[in-house]
Amino acid sequence: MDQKIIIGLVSLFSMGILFFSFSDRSKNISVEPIKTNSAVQTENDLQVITIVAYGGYTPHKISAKAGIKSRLDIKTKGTYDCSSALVIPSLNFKKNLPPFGVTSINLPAQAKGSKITGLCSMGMFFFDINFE
Ligand SMILES: [Cu+2]
Repeated sequence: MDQKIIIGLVSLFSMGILFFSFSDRSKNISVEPIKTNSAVQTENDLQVITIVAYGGYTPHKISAKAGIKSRLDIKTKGTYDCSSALVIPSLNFKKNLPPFGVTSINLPAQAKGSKITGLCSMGMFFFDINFE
């Protein structure tokens, strides 16, 4: 009887340790910050903004430079969800993105403080590009 209780307690305790070490590990992964600026690269005089459309838009908050020409590259990677139905109201852009590939949109230099918002056609997912 006593032995069973001890074994029970020991296994509960080790399960607890396992649980915490696993939850710690998953915490480390999810805590990793989204580097919004890795989405923005400047090639010569062109600013290239890359957004992945797949179950939403990643990243969805982007800071970009105002006053230089930009190209918006929207990448899909097996995207069959509604983030492939992209609408950018301020550009009059409305398109069903192919499930795989890159869709490029050229943007003229944007004014400081302006913002370009893209949405899925349902308005469920979005991204904002703030020009600073
Ligand atoms: Cu949607």
